[in-house]
Amino acid sequence: MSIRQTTGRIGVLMMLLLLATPAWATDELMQQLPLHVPFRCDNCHLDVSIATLADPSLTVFGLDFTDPDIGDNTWNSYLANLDSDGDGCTNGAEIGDMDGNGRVDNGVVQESSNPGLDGDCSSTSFFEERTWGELKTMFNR
Ligand SMILES: [Ca+2]
Ligand SMILES: [Ca+2]
Repeated sequence: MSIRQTTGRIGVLMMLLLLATPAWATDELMQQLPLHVPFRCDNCHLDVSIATLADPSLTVFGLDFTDPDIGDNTWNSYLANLDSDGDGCTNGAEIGDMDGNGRVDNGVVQESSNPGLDGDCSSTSFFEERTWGELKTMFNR
């Protein structure tokens, strides 16, 4: 086997490894969220065990987070005010940063529900958190 063939095979092997292991990329992206516990990878991935770089198996929130016109891999107020999964709670309410300023809302220590999973939040908690977010905004002026 020539050096050229060996180099080519190593290149192909490296490509396959990169395509098969999304965790390297997602850990860095996960840190962009103000809070990512307890859902961690499940915020953005439907099934991280089958996700690859080529097919990351994204949730609707993951699609919005990575969309260049919405999140562009960054947490922001526009993304916080969306309800990606359509369950009645904004992404900010579910993650714990209502206004999307990148700082966790006062007293919040974990996500109340998953922004990528429909049906896991109650409208009652949404209104309570929405009110809290509006109060927070008034005091941050
Ligand atoms: Ca939601
Ligand atoms: Ca949800």
